[in-house]
Amino acid sequence: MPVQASSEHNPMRHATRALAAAVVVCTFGGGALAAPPRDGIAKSPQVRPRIGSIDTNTDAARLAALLAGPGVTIGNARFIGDALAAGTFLNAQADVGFANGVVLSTGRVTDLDGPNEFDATSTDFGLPGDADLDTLIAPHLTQDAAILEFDVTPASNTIAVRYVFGSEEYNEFVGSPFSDVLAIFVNGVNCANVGGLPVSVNTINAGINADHFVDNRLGVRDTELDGLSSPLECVAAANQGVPNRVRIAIADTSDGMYDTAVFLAAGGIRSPGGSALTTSALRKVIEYHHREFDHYFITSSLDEIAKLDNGTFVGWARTGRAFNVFASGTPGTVDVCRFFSTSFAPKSSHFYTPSAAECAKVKDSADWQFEDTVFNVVLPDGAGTCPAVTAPLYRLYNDGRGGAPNHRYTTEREVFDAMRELGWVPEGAGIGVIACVPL
Ligand SMILES: [Ca+2]
Ligand SMILES: [Ca+2]
Ligand SMILES: [Ca+2]
Repeated sequence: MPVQASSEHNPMRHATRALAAAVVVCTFGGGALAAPPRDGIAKSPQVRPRIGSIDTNTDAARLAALLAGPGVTIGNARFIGDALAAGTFLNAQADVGFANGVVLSTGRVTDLDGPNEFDATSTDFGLPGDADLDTLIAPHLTQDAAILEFDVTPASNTIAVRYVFGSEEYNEFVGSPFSDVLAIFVNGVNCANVGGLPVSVNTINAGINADHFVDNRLGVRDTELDGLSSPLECVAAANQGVPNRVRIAIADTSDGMYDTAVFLAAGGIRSPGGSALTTSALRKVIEYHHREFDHYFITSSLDEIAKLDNGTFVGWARTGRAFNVFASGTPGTVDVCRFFSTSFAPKSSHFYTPSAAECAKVKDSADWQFEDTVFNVVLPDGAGTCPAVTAPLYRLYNDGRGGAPNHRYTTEREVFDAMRELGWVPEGAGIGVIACVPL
């Protein structure tokens, strides 16, 4: 039986969540001023069909078959999640943006029927999240995953999936760790991105990607969800004429409360996709340390990461630290220049800057060779403050210790503080913010 969240059932857990929510408000200065305590509401069991009959159904083969549109055949389907977390819907054109299809939820799908009566409709199933979703929402972890997966054999080399994302987390938990997340993995690559960011409460809302967001606080749409996206399409590269594994996964983040759902249009999986690929703009930077040199090094290059990990580049080990950056060419971001120096042999060193002025200056230095622009970031303001959905990236300089310059780049305040204790010098705006990187 699912555990239905209400403040009577487990006051301690809710006290903990309320505290977590309070911490969020401090951490995300640009977010809600006073997030309410996270006391979920389990809706009454009477179903009042409004969207037009949401029926619980976890027959994976039947759900997957309903999604098949032009140019695809679908088979080998499987559903993972609570028996109440999947189903079908009808007559939802006015409320969802397409008439019928399949719905997955992190609570009971029948609770998605309108009108919007509560701010906090919740069913905490106490089920696990999903490791692939965790990577999209790091450092937070997911719970109550609902996953429909199947093979799609497409007539061309692209597959499109039509969907609407919605959540009860809106609007009060936008900018918090409770950023419930959706992914549509095609052969392991998530195509459910908007503006290059994975679809979540924190990436589609009134403040970011707002042209794709419908605020349902006042119940303009006949669904319990407090906010939902406009109809979106995920377009993925695929292998033509052979089965491609498609995995549609949705989960709660940081706790199991405040339901989130995805509506999938009947016949909405098609090939070809018909528009540009909806690829992720995020890249992961991995940090390494050279014990002999006591130098730090970062890279997002998959080729370099492989060579560092397999010992082609001798002496380097992962520190276990990583952060996200934007891919080169992402709109609204700036290039990061990378330089290399062997002027301090036997030690070598790299240097990164997102500042066009600093990049030009270092290009004039005889000690440094410009290599390339390697990834992209957003610049902080003069006080070192970063925009929504990004985190400060700190840069610290070793002040020439050990006879060679080295810089360390980190998003982690405790690492920043520890390096300062060692005498490293912060560089950048505010306390030492060189860039803003995606969460
Ligand atoms: Ca849940
Ligand atoms: Ca609601
Ligand atoms: Ca949630």
